[in-house]
This record gives sequence, C-alpha cells and structure tokens, in this order.
Amino acid sequence: MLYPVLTASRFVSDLSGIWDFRLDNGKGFEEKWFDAPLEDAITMPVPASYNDLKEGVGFRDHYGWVFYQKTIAVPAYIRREQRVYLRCDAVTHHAKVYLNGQELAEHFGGFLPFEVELNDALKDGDNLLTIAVDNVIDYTTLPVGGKAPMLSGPMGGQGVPAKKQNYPNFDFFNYCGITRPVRICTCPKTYIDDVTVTADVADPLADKVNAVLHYSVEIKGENAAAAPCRVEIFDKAGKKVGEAKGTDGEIALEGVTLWQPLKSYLYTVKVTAGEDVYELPYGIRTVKVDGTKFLINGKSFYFKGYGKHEDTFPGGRGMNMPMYVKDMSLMKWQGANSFRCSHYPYSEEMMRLADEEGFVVIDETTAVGVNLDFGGGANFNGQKVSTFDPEHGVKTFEHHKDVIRDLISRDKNYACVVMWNIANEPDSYSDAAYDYFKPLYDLAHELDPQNRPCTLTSVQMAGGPDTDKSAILSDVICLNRYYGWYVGGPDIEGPCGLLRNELKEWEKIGKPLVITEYGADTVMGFHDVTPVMYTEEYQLDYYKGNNAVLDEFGFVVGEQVWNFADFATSQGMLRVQGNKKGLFTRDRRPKLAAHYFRDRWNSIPDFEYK
Ligand code: GCB
Repeated sequence: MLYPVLTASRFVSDLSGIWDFRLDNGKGFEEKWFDAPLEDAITMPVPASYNDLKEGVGFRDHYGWVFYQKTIAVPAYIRREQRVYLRCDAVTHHAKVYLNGQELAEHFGGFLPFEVELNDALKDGDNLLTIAVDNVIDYTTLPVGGKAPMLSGPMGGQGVPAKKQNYPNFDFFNYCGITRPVRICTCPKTYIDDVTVTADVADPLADKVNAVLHYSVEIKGENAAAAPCRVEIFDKAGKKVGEAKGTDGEIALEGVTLWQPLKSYLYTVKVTAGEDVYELPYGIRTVKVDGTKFLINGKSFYFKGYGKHEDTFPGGRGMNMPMYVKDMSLMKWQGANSFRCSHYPYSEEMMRLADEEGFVVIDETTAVGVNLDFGGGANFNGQKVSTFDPEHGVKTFEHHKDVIRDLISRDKNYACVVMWNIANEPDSYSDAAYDYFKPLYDLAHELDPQNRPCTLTSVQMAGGPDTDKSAILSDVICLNRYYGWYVGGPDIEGPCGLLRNELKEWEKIGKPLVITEYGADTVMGFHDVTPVMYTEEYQLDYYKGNNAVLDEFGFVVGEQVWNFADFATSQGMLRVQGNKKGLFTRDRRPKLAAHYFRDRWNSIPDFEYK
C-alpha cells in the first residue's frame, strides 16, 4: 500500500488534532453512538494511545471498545473530480469506521494501514466520522492475549481472577487507540494503486556501479487499462537519470550511488499514469546471505544496535516525530547502525526516516506471544496447553498470513529493510512449530520482490539447533538470550560460559547469527561497588561479559541490545514501573552502559569486523 504523499495530482488532509472520545460502557453499539454526536464526550488527541492521557486505573486499563469522533467535510468539486479515501495508518487493534452512522469498514490488526473509500458515503456539508476501536486481544489476534480465567503472566506473575482483563501475552503495555495519523487523501479516479521497484546491481564493489531497475506499476480505476504510464528516475540533485514507458519495465542506470548503512542515498522514482503522479524515494543496495556472512552491497555487515519500542510518555505508542529524530541522533551518537522493529511494524514515518538516515532495519510482524509456554503459560483454565493445540491453542495462522502480506506490501520498497522477522519468541520448539512456520516463511519469500532473508527471533527456551525449528527455516539465526540475567544472574561469568557453549552448537549449522536481544534490568541511579542486579554497574558488567563471548565467534554478525530505552509494561513482580533494560531511560538519559557501548560501537566498523 502506497504511503500518502502530496503530488501534482494528489491531495492529503491530515485529521490529526483533538477528537471527541468516549470509553464504551458496554452499550455503545446498542445505543448506536456512531450515529450521532457522542454524549459526554471528552477530548482526545489523534494520533496517540489514549491510555496515559486521562487519570485513573479504569481509564488506563480500559479493556474493550472506545469511540473517536470528528466532523469532516470535503468540497463537492473534489468529490466529483477525484477518488476520495480515508487512510488510517494504525488503529490498535481492531477498528470499525462509520460515516454518518453507516459502517464503511472493519479492520483487524493494530499496526498496519488500511484505506476506506469515501466518495459514495460523503454528503454535502458536514459528515460525522466515527472510529470505534477495540483493544481486546486473545488467541486469535496478533499480538496474542490471554483471556482465560486464572491466568499467570509472561513473567510468571500470580493468577488473576476470571474477570475481563487487559492481559497481554507479551512484555509491553497494551497501548491502544488511533496511534498513527488518519488522513483524507485524494487522487484521480484512474490512479496508481501500487509501485514495486527492485534493482539488479552488477557488482556493488566496482568502481563504477551499474544497476538495472525493474519496476511494476498497478493502475486501478475507471480507465486503468488505457492510462499511459511513464516512470522517471531522478537523482538527489533532481537530475533525471533514466526513464521508461509502460506499467512494467526496466531502466538501466550507470554510475549509481548506492544506499549504504549510515550513508543513505535516495533516488526519486516518479510514476505518471494518466493524470496521476506518485513519487517514491528509493535506495539502491544489495542484501545477501553468503555462508556465515551477511552482505550489504557485497561487504560483510556487522549489526550494531537495538531492539526498540514505539513507547514514549504520555502518548504511549502514538506517533512521535521529535522522538524518532532524537532516537536516530542518539543511535548515531552511540555508533549504532541498525535496529529491530520489535515487536510490530513501526510507523511509516519511522521507516522513511530510517531510509533517509541510513539505518539498517529488521522489520517485524505483530506475531509476539505465539507461545503459550511463558511462566507456565497464558493457558487454558489454568492448565498447560501446547501453543498449537488444535482445540485450545492459538488460532493465529490465517491472521499471521495477512500481517505478512500487508507488512511486505507496505515496506517492500524501503532500502533500510534488510530482513523480515516472522515472529518474536514464538513456540518454535514444539512438534507442530515447523508446520505452522514453514508456510509463513515461504509466503514471505514469495511475496517479497527482493526476496530478503527471513528469520524469527528465538526464545531461550527453544534451546539449540537440534530443538529449535528456526534453525532450518531462518536464513539468519536470531537469538534472544539472557545469560547473566534470567539465566544464572547474578552470576555473569558462569552464564557467559553457557552462552559460549550454546554458540559452539549454532556455529555447526553454518549460518550467520545475530543476537537480537540480551540485557539486564537497570534502574537509573542505582549504584553499587560490587555489581548487584538492577544497578548500572551490573548492566555494564553483564554486557562486557556477553560481548567478550560474542567477539570470539566469526559467525556472530551482530549484537542488538535489549532495549534502546526503558518502556512501559503491564505490572508484575519483575517490572519496576516498566521494563528497565534500556541503555537509555524512557526520557532518553544515558545509563552507564550507554557510554560503554558508545566506545565499543565507535571502534567496531560497520563492515568487515570479523
Ligand atoms: C524477551 C522479549 C521482550 C522482553 C524481554 C525482557 O525475550 O522478546 O519482549 O521485553 O525479553 O526484557 O524480558
């Protein structure tokens, strides 16, 4: 799905601002709140998660539907001349869209965009737009939530009584609402629906790099078949460097500037189809797994960076442009070159910024919590149930396919995306795991026009290559490991020996490996001469111990710490006002270990480290 941009033929009207809002009291649908202005409405910004924006547990932990409302108007001449649609970038997790009381669309999944045609539903003058949002998560949704009575948490919390609960099977707060922009977009009635570009680079290491761009344009609408199509390529200075005609074709470019990690270069692909014009920023680079190396532009790349979250105060998971820019600046300050979109697709603004700034991104689906084994299990009536148990296990497979499809459709053209992460810490070790995941990897490979590597970030419980099905399926092995924290803490030396032993096993299968999570909770300001868990000294020693082991192995091609910054979670015995594993606090103050990584990463080259 194309990102909405202003061009000579397209208009975008951003509906960000204060909307009317009301929590459902269980009667919202019965009383048709979508049919008339909301009574007793309160104010709510869009985009933002609503949870932390008003006081009280009832508000923060509201579990169920809420209603957002806004009056919109679109001039009649635009409605006559153009296709008018609503684009919701992310509504977490389940949305119903109404215009003047009429239901126009329903969408499942809280982190990917959807569009709603408005032309036929819009009337002259004011129109009442209502978006109802549900945050309930269960065994059919991604992320996965537990709904059963007497649950115990992912971190092994105590049982909670059988009442409706906001109960995620993952370790981040279930922020929800309209978290990314809602826009009214217009385009000609015959319009460019999709653009796909790939590049064949003859030799990325040559003095003069030549490339052939392959493009494909999908045109829809009244005169789609007859619309003449032209594609032009402009360099950064705005000079035209190539062009072609037709909806599918090739454009040869000589002496291209490659998109490189931290040295981004974006061309503009300008598509004209009939009256419609669309412009796509596009970076040319290659990605390849070669033996135990991860090659970008033909050179062996070393991932230095983080698992992140979209998590800030007080907007929760709401789009936060200043923080995106600040985070990228801090990452550069630290000498990092990459991050992972843990545990859901990030906003398109963040992806475009990563493309622009040259960060290398591991792009992740919303499949977190596909594992009923945590802390005894987010399980069925208190009894342990295997994740893929046909009757009582997860029922996420079909939705998982949709998410992969929509993610790749949204992000396929970004140069920053070098790998797809199919799931975070799923049950990749039970017998049924292979049958669940194999078709999903196949689907991602098949759908991605660049056929990038696929992986899943594997949980410690999955064990080594003999038990973990990701060993066969993943092009790059990605491990989340907590040696010296959940395993063996407060000892660091002993657990690091276990890490060494485990890596020796993985080394045998001949694939590159990235440690995609390792970390220790650290409360800013806690200090001790003897490293004690939760102090800044402990976090530092933890990382020094683990890194020394990672440096021993040539096939380890990256280290991504958990986490870039502290973040909000559900409450639990192991969570001190949230997860404190950040190198930075939630308001981006560096802990001791942040300075250590700054030294380390600035002395590790992006390429040919090992
Ligand atoms: C993990 C999860 C991540 C958690 C982290 C932790 O393995 O992937 O979501 O936040 O551990 O801190 O426990």
